[in-house]
Amino acid sequence: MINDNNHEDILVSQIDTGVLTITLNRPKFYNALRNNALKEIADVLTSAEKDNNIKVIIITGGEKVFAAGADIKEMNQLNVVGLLNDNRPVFWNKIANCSKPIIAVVNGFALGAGCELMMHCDIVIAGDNAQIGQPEINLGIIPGAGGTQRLLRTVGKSMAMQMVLSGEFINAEQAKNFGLVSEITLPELSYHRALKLAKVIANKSPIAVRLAKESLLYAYESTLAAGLAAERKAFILLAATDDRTEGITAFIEKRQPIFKGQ
Ligand code: DAK
Repeated sequence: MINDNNHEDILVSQIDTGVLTITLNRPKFYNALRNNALKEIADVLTSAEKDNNIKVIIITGGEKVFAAGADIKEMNQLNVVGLLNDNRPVFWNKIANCSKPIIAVVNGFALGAGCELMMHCDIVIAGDNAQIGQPEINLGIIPGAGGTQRLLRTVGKSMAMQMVLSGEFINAEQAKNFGLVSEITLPELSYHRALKLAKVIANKSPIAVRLAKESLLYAYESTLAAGLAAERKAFILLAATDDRTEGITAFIEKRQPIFKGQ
């Protein structure tokens, strides 16, 4: 069971059909992402991949804080060999490779690995109290889970340099202006907004959603020509699905489509 809540660092709930919510749950430590937290997130996402009833995943830290980074005390115990053998990259890869859409609900601090977790998600809804940053430079280190790469690709060179080199945080408004965040709400409304959006997505064809996410993320990896070719192949592939027939037929018959993921 995914939502058996047999976890130490997260809570998992499936309040609504099709939407699984992962809540980071170490509030005393500002949800610092120790290895176990990442492992639990990765394990839940791996199980969610196989569960056809789960269409969208929401990751939140609640209304006060998203995550203040890797657990600095845990990190302090690792020397160079420890870091080399560390399992964190394995967990990050599982999160990055999740084929289902992930919405981050970001209130309060999203720092270091917290910001990187946010950037692993596909859509970000932020509370107006969000403070986002890569402050690793203050510890004499640099981001190590995509913070230099994903940040620069999203916000551009100057702002990425500013955030990573100074360690200064940006607020929700700045994050939205720079494309890190798609919407800002009051903190107490951010989860509800994400849930509403998740339900909209959950009602679409899961195969189309999956290929749309894959095509969009491919833009990070490829040239425009390769990305356009990949998009076209995915577009053509969808012609073989019942969902496409249903979607187009429903439009012509002026009714809502019922997608079955076939
Ligand atoms: N780790 C551990 N504990 C943390 C923490 C963190 N990142 N952030 C906060 N806490 C704990 C504090 O220690 C404190 O606990 P107690 O001391 O009371 O027991 C509690 O949460 C509340 O924090 P504060 O008392 O400091 O609260 P304030 O409101 O005054 O300040 C703050 C909030 C978020 C500004 C401050 O706590 C802060 O600066 N936190 C650290 C932020 C940070 O530097 N984050 C980046 C961490 S480094 C890797 C790749 C990447 C990484 C790791 C490995 N590999 C490739 C293997 C990632 C690295 C990072 O993320």
